[in-house]
Amino acid sequence: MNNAARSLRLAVVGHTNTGKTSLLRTLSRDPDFGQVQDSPGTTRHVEGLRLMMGGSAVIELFDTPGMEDGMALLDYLDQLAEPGVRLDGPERIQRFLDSPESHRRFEQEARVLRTLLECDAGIYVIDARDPVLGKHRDELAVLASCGHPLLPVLNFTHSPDLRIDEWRSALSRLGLHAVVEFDTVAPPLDGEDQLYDKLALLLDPHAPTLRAMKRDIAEQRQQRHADALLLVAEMLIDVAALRLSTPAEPPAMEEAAERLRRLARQREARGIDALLKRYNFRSADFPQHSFPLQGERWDMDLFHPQALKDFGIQVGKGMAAGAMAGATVDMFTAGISLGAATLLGAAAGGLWQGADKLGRRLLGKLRGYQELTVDDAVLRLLAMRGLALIAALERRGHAAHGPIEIEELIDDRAEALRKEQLPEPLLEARASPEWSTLLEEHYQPSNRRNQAVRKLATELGA
Ligand SMILES: Nc1nc2c(ncn2[C@@H]2O[C@H](COP(=O)(O)OP(=O)(O)OP(=O)(O)O)[C@@H](O)[C@H]2O)c(=O)[nH]1
Ligand SMILES: [Mg+2]
Repeated sequence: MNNAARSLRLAVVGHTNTGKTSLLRTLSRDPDFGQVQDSPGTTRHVEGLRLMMGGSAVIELFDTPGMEDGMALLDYLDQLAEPGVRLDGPERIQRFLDSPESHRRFEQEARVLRTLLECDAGIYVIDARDPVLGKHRDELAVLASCGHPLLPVLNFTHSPDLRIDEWRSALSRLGLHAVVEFDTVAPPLDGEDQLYDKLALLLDPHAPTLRAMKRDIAEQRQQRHADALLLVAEMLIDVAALRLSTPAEPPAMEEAAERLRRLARQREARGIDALLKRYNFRSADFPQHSFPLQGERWDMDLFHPQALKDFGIQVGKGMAAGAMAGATVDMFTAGISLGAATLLGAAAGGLWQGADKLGRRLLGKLRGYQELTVDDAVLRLLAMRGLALIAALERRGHAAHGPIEIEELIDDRAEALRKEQLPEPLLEARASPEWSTLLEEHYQPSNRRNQAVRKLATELGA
């Protein structure tokens, strides 16, 4: 079979507990692949996964058990040597695999070596915090005997106290000059690119596949980002357009404000779930977001003044505390006179998809009703939290276990969202209650709404 027709096979090998299984999780974006634990000997069997491109498997990765006793193995290989018989590396390894010890004492190691022999190359995963010891050198000597290219991956590079230089120099003494720095929990943005570029250098016949893979990954990344911005924009339009009518008396208004908050919180929770799903993470990875719905934690609650302050949003006069927190009596309909309402209904009739509804709403207001919408400050928070979550998901590896942490955004875009006028599509949504999917009785799908969502997504991504 020629190289173009079959997929590239890579064995992920290395000392135990260095993050081999984690690397496979991150490269495949599958948080459920294999078993990961902070203890040696977690992976006991070889397990493969396929990386797909355009519907076909182009790369097969094989996870292997960790090597534990490279020194003893190298000694044993030496013992197997016969005087006067000179075997090359792969022959020596084959002799070992044919020996009884490969099914006993060195069973794990034999699994690793068999897999590497069957593959085109090995990715040698290193915990870059470890000192370079004899056991590592011996392990590498045995792996190199298989006669396939080896690409060392220095893992854990996000941790303190690294020994990168020590490793690089030890590796080059063994003839391994191409090295990738990686972290499976917080991968560098160009980590995968580096990996595929360097593999392409080592595996010339597969270079076109590896370069195509790299391009595909970049495209997928862009597509995910664009989709994520659309998800945030959809959520914002839904909440900005949300509008509840209520009799203009305190108990009724408070009840309506509570309903408004509940609808907005639920919408945020749905938006967050959709984002997590789009990035292949689980709801459990972001446990914070489910709490505010149960009122257990204030710091993530969309309507708590502290949550706004955490994101540097000024809590203005509009953001009333207490029962009405986060709900604003709509300035547009409040205080409008009968004459103005009639005029407006006539003049703006063509402009408003929901002209009848607007007319009815205005009439309602005149009979002592008011309309509540979500406060600007809350929309700002919703937008910033959405963008902050996207940023966190894009930095997170699929091997991470800890809860997703979102950080306050500090770029120009965030500064604009914090202080400047709300993006225009949001202002339009505010005046278009029929755009909110949150109240079925008002919602009307329209091109105008879809355009606003796309425009908002573009602005958020700028
Ligand atoms: N901070 C950090 N932790 C990591 C990284 N890679 C792996 N870990 C953690 O290190 C531990 C071991 O990871 P595994 O992926 O199980 O390592 P392994 O090499 O497959 O281990 P064995 O199968 O036992 O040989 C787990 O607790 C991982 O969460 C990394 O890049 N950064
Ligand atoms: Mg493992």
